[in-house]
Amino acid sequence: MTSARRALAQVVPGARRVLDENWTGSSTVPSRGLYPHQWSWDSAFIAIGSRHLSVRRAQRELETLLTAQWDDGRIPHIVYNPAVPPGAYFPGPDFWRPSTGNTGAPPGVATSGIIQPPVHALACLLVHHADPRASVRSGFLARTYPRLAAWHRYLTDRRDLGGGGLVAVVHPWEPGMDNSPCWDAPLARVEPVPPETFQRADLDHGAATDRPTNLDYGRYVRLAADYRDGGYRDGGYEDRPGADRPGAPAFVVEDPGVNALLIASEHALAEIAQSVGADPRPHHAGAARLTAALLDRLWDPAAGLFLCRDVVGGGLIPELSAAGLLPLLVPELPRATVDALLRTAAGEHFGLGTSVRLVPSYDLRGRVFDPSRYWRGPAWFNVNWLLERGLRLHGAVPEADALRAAALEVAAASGFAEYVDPYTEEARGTRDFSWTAALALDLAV
Ligand code: 2M8
Repeated sequence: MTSARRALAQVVPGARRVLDENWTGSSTVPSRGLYPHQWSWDSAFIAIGSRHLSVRRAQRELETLLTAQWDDGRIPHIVYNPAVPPGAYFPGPDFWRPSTGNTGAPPGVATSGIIQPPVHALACLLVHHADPRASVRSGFLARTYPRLAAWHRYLTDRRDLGGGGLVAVVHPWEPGMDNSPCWDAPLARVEPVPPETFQRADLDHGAATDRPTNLDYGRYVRLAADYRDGGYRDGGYEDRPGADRPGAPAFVVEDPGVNALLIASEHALAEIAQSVGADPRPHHAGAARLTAALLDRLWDPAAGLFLCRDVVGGGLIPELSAAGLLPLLVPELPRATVDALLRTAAGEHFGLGTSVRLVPSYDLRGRVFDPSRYWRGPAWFNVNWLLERGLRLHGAVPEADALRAAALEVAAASGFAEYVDPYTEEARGTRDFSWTAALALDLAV
């Protein structure tokens, strides 16, 4: 049997086992030990895979998350499982409660107050595609469409903090790539809280060398606490007295991955709108506006890559992250931009198909590249799944096929690792990780 066939034969039963073991009855934990609650973009990726096992379960996954949506439309990045002891994950549910009381969070559900990338409309559409008749019969799209539309409205109306038509994130946990070197400069301005004021739980389950540092955590806690204490207010600081704009977040970044996913999801929402008899045109128009803003504000022709913009400090951040390749998911990207991205993906910084088989999260030649440490170099399966989709979308079929084969092989061989060393393909982080299993399953079938 060839290694590709062996991988395929292992992936389907292995992925099913992981997803079954991590299913709680209403959603799926990313991993039983390290991440014992529901995470927003994890659930979107998980549903994309679990639709091949059970469409009803995939629908439930997404609807459990959408039930935790706040009044302002935001989908929180964590929905806490009340059955899990509070100390099992830091920060726990109590951390996010503001002293001022009401946040617009739904009653009876404990959630965080920050967000994650908007992959949800794309996930809902793909779950619908798995069995359109059952989906129409159960009213899945009709129920989810208004919530997804409110979510996108929150992002475009409340999170355009840079004023240039893109969504900004206010915490490194929001773009999902927690300790990306792109955040080093903006984070350097943040005064960390003292280490004795919080108790990390992640190091009980993961090697310290694979995880963010204590200094990173001190800054994550400071930013999250400030946002909470400001009542999760987005924008509107300009009218406040004081030169340092009290209440304004210290970390405001426009990330190409987050915005590319919103564009892909806005197109998916147009298709969902059409299916439920609503007008798809506003969604297409929204996607076109975001695409123009993405090209205008984040494209760097010299790098041949989309970069992050530091809204507080000003200017593009000169670090090359795999997030900058994710605009390949955008259908209306100009051909010259697509070609430049393909050259960058295969070039010395990402080495795809030349020095590595899976794209690393960060520049292989970067100043702080580390093949083991979380989002500072390792290859992640969600990023590679998105890239595979983007390559296929723009006709790079041999590259997409090679990436698919490698992802399947490495997912199975690594025990469905959270991430892998991009050179050796050895497992890093936790094992039996849900989105690795789900997305491998999606690539396998
Ligand atoms: C990681 O983030 C959480 C905080 O949200 C953590 O480090 O505890 C990231 O990899 C993020 O992208 C992911 O959604 C989450 C759960 O898998 O873990």
